[in-house]
Amino acid sequence: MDYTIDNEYLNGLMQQVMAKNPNEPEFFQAVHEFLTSVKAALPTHPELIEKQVLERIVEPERQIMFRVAWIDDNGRMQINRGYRIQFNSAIGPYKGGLRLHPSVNLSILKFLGFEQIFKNSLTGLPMGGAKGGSDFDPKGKSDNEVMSFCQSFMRELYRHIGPDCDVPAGDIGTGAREIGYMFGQYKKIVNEFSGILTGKKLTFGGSLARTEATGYGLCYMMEVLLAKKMNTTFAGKTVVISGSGNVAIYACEKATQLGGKVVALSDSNGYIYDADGIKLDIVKDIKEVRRARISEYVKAVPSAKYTADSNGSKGIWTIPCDIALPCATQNELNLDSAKKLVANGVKVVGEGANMPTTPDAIAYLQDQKIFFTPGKASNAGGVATSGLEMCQNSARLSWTFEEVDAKLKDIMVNIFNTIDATAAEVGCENNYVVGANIAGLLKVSDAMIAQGCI
Ligand code: NDP
Ligand code: 2IT
Repeated sequence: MDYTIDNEYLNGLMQQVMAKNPNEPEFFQAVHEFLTSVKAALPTHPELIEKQVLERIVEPERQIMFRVAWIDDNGRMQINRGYRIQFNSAIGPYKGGLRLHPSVNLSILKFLGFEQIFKNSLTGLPMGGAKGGSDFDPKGKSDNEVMSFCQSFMRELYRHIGPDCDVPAGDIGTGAREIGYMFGQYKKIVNEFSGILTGKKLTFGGSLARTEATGYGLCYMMEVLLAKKMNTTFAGKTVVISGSGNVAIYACEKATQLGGKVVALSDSNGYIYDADGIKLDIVKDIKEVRRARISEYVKAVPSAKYTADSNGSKGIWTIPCDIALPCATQNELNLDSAKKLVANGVKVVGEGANMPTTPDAIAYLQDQKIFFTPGKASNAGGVATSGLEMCQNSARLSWTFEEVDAKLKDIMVNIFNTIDATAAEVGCENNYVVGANIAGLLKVSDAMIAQGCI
């Protein structure tokens, strides 16, 4: 990967980031995309250089790494590494998910924490950026083992978080079950019932529509893009969605409700194709209830086809579609896949995952005039609804599903209008990567400058 930037100042800064953070390719990728985008704002925003905003923003405010020891079902101790990257608190308390996956490392959590700064800013809510997690693999673990891990994880994390300091949430491998165990442990240690995590179950402070929010929000953004840019709707469109976790399932649900036909979903072992449209109740049973593999789908729907694909399910992008929604993980859609999608007539690519599209694939899609929305804009519905959960917790009340859903929709429409207008203002019309990075940055930058040498 070539990380040069055709601007002396930005290129120098990129080189410094690489020298200071060796062996962090995902972090470099996220910073490189950001700095490249910001170039378009420099002529009209000299303060970014004068006040050294960019030098400061690429440096996390605090990085916490810790041992997580827990006892497995055989009575043996297991040792994992826990992390919390508190990247930026200029506009609000640190906020961002916890990822539990064996691939988790510092580079991945720093890229996620960095992007979270701009995503959270775009929501319009007062939330800073953070990310955390562990290389713990919940797959194949018993409920007891997951609880043992989560409790040990929180025995360290509790001292670093708080309702006005840092409010973690779910991400890959962390759902309502894990949030529940962590919440219980926090309450036990601190003796305080407060909104220190979002994505909680409804019975102890969770928000209606948080489960659905990321996938629904993604489709709300697609809906406004289709209307505003292509004068069309989801009706009759074929949709391919990668992943079959929280984001993918609720993107599938909303895309279907809006008239689209979702024909494919995946997991890390392979993908399913159902020409008649995915039957989501079957997927929910497999994934949410049984925690099983997506291959099970063809047992219930024999007319569907399962293709084993150990290559991160890249084969799913060979399926013809109008709208592609990568909702699994980073760098899952590469240049070859982008070329196949374009050859097969894709019109829109909307990221539900964080950084799922590789830089060369993004450049190709933009070159081919495919509408492309970056995750920091199109998946912001999840954290936005977490922000709404925080509001409800502080006020000690709960809003109806319809109220939260309406606010979510408003926020997604707003984000689209903001990134669209910002891209046009800096002369990069329809480049939503530039629009999202600059619009996200300017609010944070203003707050950092106002707060002085921080
Ligand atoms: P889940 O754990 O619920 O689901 C992840 C899905 O992606 C699973 O189907 C998983 O398959 C699949 N997957 C394929 N390859 C990989 C891989 N290498 N590593 C991890 N997962 C893989 O996670 P979410 O749906 O919550 O998250 C999906 C993406 O969306 C992530 O990028 C996350 O950061 C992002 N996101 C999530 C938000 C949320 O609110 N949950 C908000 C905004 C963004 P398998 O089961 O085989 O591992
Ligand atoms: O990447 C993300 O935005 C999330 N995983 C959600 C974070 C949150 O705090 O709800």
